[in-house]
Order: sequence, then structure tokens, then C-alpha cells
Amino acid sequence: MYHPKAFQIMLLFLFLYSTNPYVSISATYEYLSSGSSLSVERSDDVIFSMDRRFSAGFYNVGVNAYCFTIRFTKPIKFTPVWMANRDQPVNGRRSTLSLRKDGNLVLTDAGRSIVWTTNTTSTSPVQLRLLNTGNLVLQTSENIILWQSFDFPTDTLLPHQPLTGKSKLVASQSRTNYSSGFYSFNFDNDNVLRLYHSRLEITSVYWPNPSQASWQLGRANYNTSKIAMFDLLGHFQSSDNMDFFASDFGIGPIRRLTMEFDGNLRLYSLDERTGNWEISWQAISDLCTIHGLCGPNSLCLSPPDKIRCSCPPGFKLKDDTDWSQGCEPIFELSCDPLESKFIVLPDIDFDGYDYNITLGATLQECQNMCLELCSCKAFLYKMSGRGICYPKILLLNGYQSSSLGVKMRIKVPRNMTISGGDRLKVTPLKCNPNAVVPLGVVYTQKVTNSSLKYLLWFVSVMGGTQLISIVIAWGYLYVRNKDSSSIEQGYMLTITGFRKFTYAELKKATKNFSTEIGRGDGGAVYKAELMDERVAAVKRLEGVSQGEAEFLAEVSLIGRVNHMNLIPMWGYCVEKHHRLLVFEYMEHGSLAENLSSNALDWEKRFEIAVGTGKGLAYLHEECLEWVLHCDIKPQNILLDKDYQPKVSDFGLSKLRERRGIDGSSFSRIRGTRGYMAPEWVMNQPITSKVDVYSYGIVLLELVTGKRSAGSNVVCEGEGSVCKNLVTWVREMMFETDGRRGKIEDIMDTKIESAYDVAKLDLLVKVALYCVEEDKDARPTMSKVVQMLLQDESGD
Ligand SMILES: *[C@@H]1O[C@H](CO)[C@@H](O)[C@H](O)[C@H]1NC(C)=O
Ligand SMILES: *[C@@H]1O[C@H](CO)[C@@H](O)[C@H](O)[C@H]1NC(C)=O
Ligand SMILES: *[C@@H]1O[C@H](CO)[C@@H](O)[C@H](O)[C@H]1NC(C)=O
Ligand SMILES: *[C@@H]1O[C@H](CO)[C@@H](O)[C@H](O)[C@H]1NC(C)=O
Ligand SMILES: *[C@@H]1O[C@H](CO)[C@@H](O)[C@H](O)[C@H]1NC(C)=O
Ligand SMILES: *[C@@H]1O[C@H](CO)[C@@H](O)[C@H](O)[C@H]1NC(C)=O
Ligand SMILES: *[C@@H]1O[C@H](CO)[C@@H](O)[C@H](O)[C@H]1NC(C)=O
Ligand SMILES: CC(=O)N[C@H]1CO[C@H](CO)[C@@H](O)[C@@H]1O
Repeated sequence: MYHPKAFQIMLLFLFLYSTNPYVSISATYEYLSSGSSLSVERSDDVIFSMDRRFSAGFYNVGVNAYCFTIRFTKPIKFTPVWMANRDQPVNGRRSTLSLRKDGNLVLTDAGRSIVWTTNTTSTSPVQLRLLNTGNLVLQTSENIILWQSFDFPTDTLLPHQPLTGKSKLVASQSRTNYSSGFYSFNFDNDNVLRLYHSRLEITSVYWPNPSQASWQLGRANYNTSKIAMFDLLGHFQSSDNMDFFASDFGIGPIRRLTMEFDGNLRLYSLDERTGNWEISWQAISDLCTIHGLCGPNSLCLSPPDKIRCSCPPGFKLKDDTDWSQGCEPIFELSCDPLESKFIVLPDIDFDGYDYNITLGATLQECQNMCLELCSCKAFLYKMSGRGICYPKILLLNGYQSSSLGVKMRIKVPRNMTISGGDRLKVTPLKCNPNAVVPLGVVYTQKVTNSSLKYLLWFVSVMGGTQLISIVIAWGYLYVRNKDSSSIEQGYMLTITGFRKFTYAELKKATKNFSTEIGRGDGGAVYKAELMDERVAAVKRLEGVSQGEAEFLAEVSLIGRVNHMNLIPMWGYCVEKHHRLLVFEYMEHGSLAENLSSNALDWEKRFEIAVGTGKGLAYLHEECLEWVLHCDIKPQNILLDKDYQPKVSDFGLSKLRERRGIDGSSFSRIRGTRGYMAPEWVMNQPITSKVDVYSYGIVLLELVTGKRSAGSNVVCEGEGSVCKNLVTWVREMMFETDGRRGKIEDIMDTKIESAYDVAKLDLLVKVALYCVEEDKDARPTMSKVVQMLLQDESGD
């Protein structure tokens, strides 16, 4: 049987085998076969790759803690490539990795609990092999790959190992603790590869430069294939146009790309003579731009090669062995404005977490604002233009840079005396192997082979022309930006993200809630123009009475959801009885409004169907928190300026449910008549399939142009019986004599434009599949998307 992946790997294997000088043919060719196992207690229970470069076995990661690990065999320093159970090490006694007769690979802790499994089954015998590529594969006797470690990277990518939309590299906790840490490298929802820091419920992007649009950075967000890898020569390429070469480009050294515990992504080459790993590329050179290295309330100071963290005057290190814990104040602030003063720190900024942004304030006004606001910890005042005031409620991502030209003013008690002036002192770190201590920069620059030299020359010429075009593009942008005098805007851009708004602010932005643009059962929606001139939609929730903390917990969940077919939430407001949500404004309103005009040709309708499906599939399956929508209907599908659909109102059912319980008028039924799945009425369990049903109805509306709001919507001829939309379409498409109906009979007659019969046919087929009475017969949303897209890749 032909299996493309196996074939590729075989080719690669042949390639490695024939070109690599380090391959030594060994007779001890080993693998694990059905019914056998490796034990943690026998140190020689190790599977080797044929060339012995990689080995897989149990490795000690702590006191009586072992992980099943693929590692490089050779370097003296333990270099793991992959771990099965990095977050759940097993005991040193009686733990095993067993390949069961049914084809399942199972890691058992101390002979008791299963900590990890591949969840595979096979009726024919299977083998576990470690390929020369470093890929651990579970394959059947027919060479079908059931499972492979390459599909589930931990923190390292090997040559030809793809990083896809489904995988990500997650750094380990520290140099010595291999469990999942705080930094990751993966494709974002907009198809761009980024580096993230997540800790304490806060996730932020720090690379590539988050204050610039992806196109400005040469990254493409239109290519949805989401695939990246580097080759044996050390050339990395990604579908978002991220592209780099190792500094020692060429065949030869063993390489790995690792997301490291210090937040940098590095490509390493092995120096075979010394056994050391040399850095041959790294993502970030200005290490202070990495978020979270210096923890809260601290400042990152950046001499050329390594970072130092410092506490501002009046603060001390929380843990003097670990900078990432940050600093804590040695004083207590009083809320009384008369009890506080400010100390000035030049060339310092803390990124983000502004309470609000006030344009046209004087320094004195800005200072008073921070004094009167109890939660204000510091403020930044910029003189540019009319004067801008940024009161900070959290001091995170602090850094020093002489190019900033700004002064940060930190609030301290009035009677506090600062010794030693305003100079920043670097607190030396006590030794702790677990602490995040960033690595220095080492670049190898070896060109030993003349044919390689030629290659390198060629590459640098190519790189040079690219560089020139970047410089030209940058110059162009710079000139364009100059005349719109937007150093301020540059700063504003970095303040994007979720934040709290005050009621007064939203009242002003909506011009006293004067422009209503929609109304759902959650409340009315108003158009607003925010301070930074972004146009927003503000939803005023009715009857939600949770306290701030509870409300914030639910709302920030919605705020974290980030997908191009889901409406982005920019912030919220909770004040007294007011509960408001702030979303991006959608130019073309809702699908419901646009369905009746003939602006939506068949192509747009199909795109809307696919996009909506993708958004829902993400909600159901990709989000960490499982969110049901429960109220899919054309009113809740909004269209942006390019008619791309964005699903709105998701997650709100949770807020409303809370209200129901509090108000003791809890009604189980949610949703809108005409779109509700039969389970609601029949008192069956509510699963994600209720959304699939409603989605199916929306598809039928897209095709027929008829509304499903009431129950009986289609009345044919005079005096004939009226039917609901689903029954009518079913009957039209499958007429009783067995002859299949034609799409033309149900199609929206308002549209005269050309259409693709096959696509429309597919849409109807999928729609009818989604509105099956039996919820188990309906497909999942990801299956729906797959079905709709199958057609595209087929032609
Ligand atoms: C690694 O860090 C995690 C989280 O801090 C901790 O739970 C775990 O015990 C550590 N593992 C080892 C082997 O020290
Ligand atoms: C196997 O299934 C379990 C439970 O369904 C899941 O938690 C685990 O991640 C799966 N393992 C793999 C390797 O897919
Ligand atoms: C998207 O990226 C893949 C992989 O890099 C490439 O093969 C494909 O041609 C790209 N598609 C477009 C439309 O650029
Ligand atoms: C920011 O908040 C302060 C304190 O609540 C308030 O006085 C000020 O008017 C707000 N600025 C804006 C632009 O809403
Ligand atoms: C500053 O004042 C606070 C209360 O007003 C007092 O508790 C504290 O001891 C004073 N600190 C100094 C250094 O005088
Ligand atoms: C350079 O590489 C080429 C092909 O890879 C090889 O034929 C040649 O012998 C090498 N030269 C040296 C000096 O190693
Ligand atoms: C805003 O609207 C409310 C109620 O509609 C009204 O009482 C109030 O006077 C209005 N405020 C302004 C500033 O127009
Ligand atoms: C093309 C078209 O008809 N678009 C309309 C969609 O609905 C919004 C809101 O009603 C209108 O503003 C658009 O003109």
C-alpha cells in the first residue's frame, strides 16, 4: 500500500544514510514489537535509531522522577528532543512503556496508573522504531504509520519535522525542569508564527514586534496552510513567509530548533569535536523585548549580550534567586491622594495595562488623575502634541531604553525617602539552577567548504536583494508615517488588547447611547468611537448582575478567544449595575440584514458558510474552554468590510444562564425559534450538536433566501399546506418518486449571478446532514468545514 508520509520518511532516511559521514552501520538494530515493553529499572532498555544518533528511553529528570525521552545520544550534555510525559514524570520503580497487542503504546506509572498513551489500535502486529531522523514511529507490518512523535513536538523541531497548525513548541520551565513552561512558538489564528508568553492568566505576543502589522514585518497572513520546517542545510521556511538560514548554512552539522526556557527561539548546530551546541540563529537579539523575563514591577536593562533585571527605587526582589518572580514594594500605598508622591524614572516604560488614555491633559492633570485613582501605580506622560496621559494599573514588561525619551512616574508614599538618588541598581542574583538566566549570544560563522562558500554567496546575494527591498519599503512607510505625525499612534498600537472601560468613557464614545445598531435578547448594541479613533460596537447587557470578579472571569474568557471568524472583544465595563462589552465594529452589519438584498452573490454566500463553520468549529474544538454558542442565527453572524463572516454573541449564554439561576426564573431553553434543535424541546442532553443544527438552518437560509423565523414558512400555491423550511427542502430535494430534485427548485430567486451547481449542491447536502433530528447523526463542526472545503481542494 502506498503511504505518502512513510515514503517521504524513507526517502529522507535514504538521504541521511547516503550523505552523512557520521552514520555508522550497526548490527544492534533495535525496535519494540507488539506485546513487549521497556522498563524504567533497566538502564539498557533503550531504543536506538539505526545510526545511533538518537536514542529513546527513560531519563531521570528529578528525584525519583523519570520521563520517556528521545535524546541525542552523542553530546555529553543531555539534550532531549521529545518527551512523552514531560508534565507527569513517573516513578523509578515498576514504570514501563508497553506496546500492547492491540496496537496501543502505553506509559504506566509504577505499575498502576496510565500517564500517557498514543490511543492507537491495530489488528495487525505493530512495531515501535526510532528513525534516523529522530522520529519515533509506531507502524504496522504493512508500514502504515499509526502514530509518530514528529506530530507532537515538545520544545524542539528537527530537520524536516513540520510545525503545523495543530502543533506547537512549548519551552520547558527552566534549564533543569523539563515540564511545560511559559513560552511557546506556534501559528496564531491569523496564520502567522509568533512567540507567546503566558503566565498568571495573561498571554502576550512578543515576537515578531507586536506593535507592527504582520505585512509590515514581511509575514503573510493569507496562506492558511500553516506549515513550517527547516531542512538539512539549515534553511527554515514557513507558509507565513518567515524564512531564515543558519549562520553555518550547508550540509553537515546536526541541527535542532528549540523554544527555550528563556523565551528565545534558537537554532543550534552540534560541534562534533567539542560536543557543544553552538547557536546558529536566534529570533530575538534585544532580549528585553521578551516578556516576563523580569517579573512584575521590575525593569529589564539591556546591555548588548545579556539582560539584567532591576527593581525600581522603593522595591525589592521578591525571590533573590529568581528574577522572573519580579519585585515587590517595600511600602504600602494609601488611597488618600495627599499621602502619595511620585518618583521620576527617565527612559523607562512599562508596556500595556493603562487604566485609560487621556489626550490633551497637562502633566499636573495627569498626576492628579493617578493620585485620585487608588489602583494607579504609576503614570507615563508624553509631551508629544497635545500631551497624553497613561495611568498604569499594573507594572509589567518594564524596560529601559534611552531611545524612549519618556519619563515614568511611580507612586510612592509621601514620607518615603529615596536613598542614593534615582539611579537604578542591578541586584545581583544568587545562584539557583532553576532560575531563568538567559544564555549569552554565540554565533558560529564557519565556512569550510568552497562549494559551500559558493552556496553561501548565492544566499547572501538573494538575502541582500531582500534586504534592499525591506529598506525601501521601510523608508516608504517611514516617510508616509512621518507626515501623519504618529509617534503617538505607534504608542497607541501597542496598547491593543483587552481592557476595562469606564462607563463614562463608553457613554461618551457612544454619544450617550444614541446610535443603536442592533438588539438581541442579551441587550442592545450601540455604535461607538473610542478614544483612539477605533470604531466599536458596545453591547449593553441587560439583567446580568454578577459581581465584578465573577463577571471579569467569564468575560476575559471570551476576550481570550481569538479567531478570524469570531468577533474580537476589546474590553468590558462593570460599574454599579452597568455591564457592557466592547467589540470590533462590523461594517456590513449582520447576515440577516444583508440576506434580503441581492448584494450577496453565491460566491459570498459560500464563503460565509465556510467562515461561519470555521468560527464555530474553533469554539467547539480548539478553545481550551468548551464554549457552546446556543444561539446561531443570521442576526448573530456579522460581516466585515470584505464580507467575511464573524460570529458574535458566543459565550454570552453563560452569562445569561447565571442570571437565570440568580433570578430563580431559570429556563432551560435558550436560542431562537426556528433555529433550535429538537433536543431543547425533547429534554435531551445539550451538546455542541445544537449549534450544528442551527448552523444547518442558516445554510438552508443562505441557499433558499427564505427565513426560518416562524415554524411554517413555506406555503406553496393557494390553499396548500405550509411547511417548515427543513421539511420543504427535504421534500423538494428528494421527491417521493425517488427522483432527485434540482437545486434550481429551492434556490434563492433574487440572485441572478452565475453559480457553481456542485458547490450549491454540496451546501444543501451538508445543511440537511446538519439538521438531522438525531443529534448523533449530525456531523461535528470541524467535519462540516472539512466537507465544505473538500470540494475546493478537489478541483
Ligand atoms: C518542575 O516545575 C513544576 C512547576 O513548577 C513542578 O510542579 C515540578 O515539580 C518541577 N519538576 C521537577 C522535577 O522539579
Ligand atoms: C489519548 O486519549 C486521552 C483521553 O482521550 C487524551 O487525554 C490523550 O491526550 C490522548 N493521547 C494522545 C497522544 O493523543
Ligand atoms: C502557502 O504555503 C505553502 C507552504 O509554504 C506553499 O506551498 C503554498 O504555495 C502557499 N500558498 C500560497 C497561496 O502562497
Ligand atoms: C480616565 O480615568 C480618570 C479617572 O477615573 C478620569 O478622570 C478621566 O476622565 C478618564 N479619561 C478618559 C479619557 O476617560
Ligand atoms: C509613613 O507614614 C505611614 C503612615 O502615615 C507610617 O506608617 C510610616 O511608618 C511612615 N514611614 C516613614 C518612613 O516615616
Ligand atoms: C566540499 O563538498 C563537496 C560536496 O559536498 C565535496 O565533493 C568536496 O570534497 C568538499 N571539499 C572539501 C574541501 O571538503
Ligand atoms: C443621556 O441620556 C439620558 C437618558 O436618555 C438623559 O437623561 C441624559 O440627560 C442624557 N445626557 C446627555 C449628556 O445628553
Ligand atoms: C450590500 C448590502 O446590502 N450591504 C448592506 C448589509 O447590511 C448593512 C446594515 O444594514 C448595510 O449597511 C449594507 O449596505
